[in-house]
Amino acid sequence: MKMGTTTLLFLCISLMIFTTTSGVDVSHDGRALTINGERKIILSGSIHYPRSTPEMWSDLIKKSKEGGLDAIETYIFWNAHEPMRRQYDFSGNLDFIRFIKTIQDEGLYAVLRIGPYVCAEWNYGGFPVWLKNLPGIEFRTANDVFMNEMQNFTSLIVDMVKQENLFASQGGPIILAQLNTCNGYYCDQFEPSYPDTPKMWTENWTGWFKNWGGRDPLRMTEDVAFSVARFFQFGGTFQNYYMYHGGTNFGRTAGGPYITTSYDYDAPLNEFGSLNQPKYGHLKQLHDVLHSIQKTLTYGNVSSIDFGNSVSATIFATNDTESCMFGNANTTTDATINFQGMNYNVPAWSVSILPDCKNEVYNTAKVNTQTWKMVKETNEAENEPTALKWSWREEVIAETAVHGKGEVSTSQLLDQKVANDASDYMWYMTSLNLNKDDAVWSDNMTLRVNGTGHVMHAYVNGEYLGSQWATYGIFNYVFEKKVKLNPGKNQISLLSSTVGLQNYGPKFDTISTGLPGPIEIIGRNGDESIIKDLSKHTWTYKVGLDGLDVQDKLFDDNKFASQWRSEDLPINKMFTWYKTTFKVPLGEDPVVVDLLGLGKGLAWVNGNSLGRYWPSYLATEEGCMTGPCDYRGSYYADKCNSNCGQPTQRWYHVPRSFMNSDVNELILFEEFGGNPTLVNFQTMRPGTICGNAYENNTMEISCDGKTISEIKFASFGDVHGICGSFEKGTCEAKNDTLSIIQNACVGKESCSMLASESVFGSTNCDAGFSKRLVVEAIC
Ligand SMILES: *[C@@H]1O[C@H](CO)[C@@H](O)[C@H](O)[C@H]1NC(C)=O
Ligand SMILES: *[C@@H]1O[C@H](CO)[C@@H](O)[C@H](O)[C@H]1NC(C)=O
Ligand SMILES: *[C@@H]1O[C@H](CO)[C@@H](O)[C@H](O)[C@H]1NC(C)=O
Ligand SMILES: *[C@@H]1O[C@H](CO)[C@@H](O)[C@H](O)[C@H]1NC(C)=O
Ligand SMILES: *[C@@H]1O[C@H](CO)[C@@H](O)[C@H](O)[C@H]1NC(C)=O
Ligand SMILES: *[C@@H]1O[C@H](CO)[C@@H](O)[C@H](O)[C@H]1NC(C)=O
Ligand SMILES: *[C@@H]1O[C@H](CO)[C@@H](O)[C@H](O)[C@H]1NC(C)=O
Ligand SMILES: *[C@@H]1O[C@H](CO)[C@@H](O)[C@H](O)[C@H]1NC(C)=O
Ligand SMILES: CC(=O)N[C@H]1CO[C@H](CO)[C@@H](O)[C@@H]1O
Repeated sequence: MKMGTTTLLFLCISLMIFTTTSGVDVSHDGRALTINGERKIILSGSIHYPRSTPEMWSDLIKKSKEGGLDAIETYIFWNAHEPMRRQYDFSGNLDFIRFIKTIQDEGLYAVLRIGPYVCAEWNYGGFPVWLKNLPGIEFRTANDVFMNEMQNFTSLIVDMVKQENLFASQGGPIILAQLNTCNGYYCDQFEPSYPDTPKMWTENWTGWFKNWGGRDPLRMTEDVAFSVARFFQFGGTFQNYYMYHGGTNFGRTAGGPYITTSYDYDAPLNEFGSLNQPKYGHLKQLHDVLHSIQKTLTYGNVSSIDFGNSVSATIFATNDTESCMFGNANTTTDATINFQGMNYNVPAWSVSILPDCKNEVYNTAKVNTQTWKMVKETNEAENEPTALKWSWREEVIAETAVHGKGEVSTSQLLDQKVANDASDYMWYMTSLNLNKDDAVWSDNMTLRVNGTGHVMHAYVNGEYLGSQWATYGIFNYVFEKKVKLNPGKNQISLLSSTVGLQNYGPKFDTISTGLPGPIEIIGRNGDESIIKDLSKHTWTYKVGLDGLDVQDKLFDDNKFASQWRSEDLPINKMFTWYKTTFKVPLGEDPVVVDLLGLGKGLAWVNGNSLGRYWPSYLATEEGCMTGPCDYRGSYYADKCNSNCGQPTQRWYHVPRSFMNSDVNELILFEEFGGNPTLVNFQTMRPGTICGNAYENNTMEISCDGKTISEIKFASFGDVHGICGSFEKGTCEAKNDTLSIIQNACVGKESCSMLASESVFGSTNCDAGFSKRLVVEAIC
């Protein structure tokens, strides 16, 4: 359901090339971008600055450079920077100037996409919601109000960038930027029609995002490498990974419907900034070999040979050198091709690269990089009691649920966006007078509410009636429940809550949010239904929760100091605030908080929002992989799912910079009701690691600072299965591979070994069989 419309999402291409007079000269011809007159291969990766912390940036960018990237690409997120009209925020992880300077300091180029629309599963596509409320506005068309606001914001950004001399023409790192003032017609799909535009690819997605209720989508390493190598085989020279680091949707930045707080994306750097192996390493090797043949790829004459069955060779030749790529796009059949008198095996759905057209140095399907399986360990802070001590207080709802007191009243049902997205929460309140002889009156009356976004809790006369939400957030829901009304005045109070505003699709900005109605009382007399429509009643509105200020930030705790209690900790109680303190876990490993047992709500550490949580929402039961995923054949987002039937998201990233070395405070707002006693802090590190190398390649394993404690498996020859469940196949080397690896690796942080008969002895494998050395170790 979520896939059909998303193809659109990835066509967000619109680049402007800055031709220059000073600084670095960036231009292009039909073949490639040129930098100071020289054609370049540019490997770029998306990292969105608000999805990590400034303290993480330099490490992320260092790892990107080490991973073989030339450039980092980011969007600018308008709604984050201008949350209220003409009130700007460039602090903390919104300091995009610092982000670009960090890129510069690490010696990489930057690609800037100013928007204003961002195709990034980001709340409301990056548009500030106040923009929607400007009179006369129409989004993404040549509408004056829209154009003026857009120009005002994009000019500000461009001015800031210029002031800091960050464009390449000024000596800065930004080699490409989206048009700073597009002419207004769907800027995301605007394609400049420059003559001789090189083949550039600004988004190829390394995985996929996740929705509440969705499974974990994985994209196999071999397939990502194949799609990139194939792009270069067919003349590509600029490519960007979407995402290289996905990160986290902190606060309420996640888009809709129902994008999760984690934006891991199965990217080469995982949500926490650790290497996602083998994806990171396998792509690094691809980048290194592409860079090594940059000259032939961008200057060489191109010729090709078609071998049939989707197998082809491309030869890039300059006067001095020749480089070749052999591609096999057949999804089932490996190929053996004869090229210049030699035979080469090209597995199905793979590309081989031969920098000298003789020796294969890389094949996309042959992964010679270790796999890491991450494990979580519980908090190792000193003197930390095993269980956290909680205090709690109730969200005060008497004023709203019982008395219907709010801020504004009007005789219509308002879209929740009128509140400028100041909060996820908005109360809709009305009262209803019933006489004893009112036609609707019966002993079987129901309250029926048509809602669109996304969750609703109903109270009648202060009593909780029930809740409902839209599955996956995409359809409207209809709530209907038997209700007991009194003669005279009845108070109906409905709390609507959003879970990320729609961020894509045609006219997504106009999609209804909240309770559009009808809202009705239905009475029944026999078969006859009598409907009382409350939609045109006087409705009173209140935005937000009592514990949150106008921008849904936590109030200074003093306001509620006297209300926190530590006795009678409630469990499964709606609208409950919980508070605890904890010590920061030792070491440098990334920290997560396990929120298993909780329902749905918001979480903060020392006032920093971790994002929305919803561990009670389990992922779909069906459609997960039962064995290894076949990387061959075109990828689609449902191809390699995992996590069926488990909480969509159980662990939430707590960046180390959110914590101090002393006492830290975790605050939860539990909307649905949950059990906080299971909550605990954990660190993540590689647990099981698996090394892999085909013959004559070097097998390397590393525990990322820890030591290798045990070798569980080692074999050189034919190996089946995946990391964690390897089995020996039909042939292997004579020597005791396990002892050789144990001697070389146990007790060390890392080790490497040539996969060769000279080390492990001859094998009984058939001639021509593709032998590999496979090792499984415990960190
Ligand atoms: C943006 O609009 C404000 C008035 O609302 C004006 O003062 C400011 O100069 C404008 N900025 C730019 C860059 O156009
Ligand atoms: C793949 O290879 C098989 C066997 O050689 C062949 O029958 C089939 O047509 C090929 N498929 C494509 C798409 O080339
Ligand atoms: C490349 O092509 C040009 C034009 O066809 C030709 O003159 C030149 O000799 C070729 N160079 C190589 C190395 O094949
Ligand atoms: C490559 O060789 C061709 C034919 O020998 C010659 O015409 C051409 O100038 C050479 N190109 C370069 C860049 O050396
Ligand atoms: C109330 O009315 C609904 C809808 O007609 C019906 O399904 C239900 O059985 C009725 N309940 C009672 C207790 O009469
Ligand atoms: C509920 O509201 C939506 C959005 O306004 C509308 O499309 C839908 O028809 C309504 N459903 C009912 C049952 O009235
Ligand atoms: C590995 O290297 C050895 C020694 O150079 C060579 O005989 C063998 O054919 C190579 N194997 C492969 C698969 O390249
Ligand atoms: C492995 O086997 C080769 C060839 O049989 C032998 O020369 C070598 O010493 C053996 N190595 C070890 C570590 O046993
Ligand atoms: C532009 C381009 O080549 N996009 C590719 C990105 O990766 C997917 C999945 O492999 C391909 O189907 C697209 O063609």
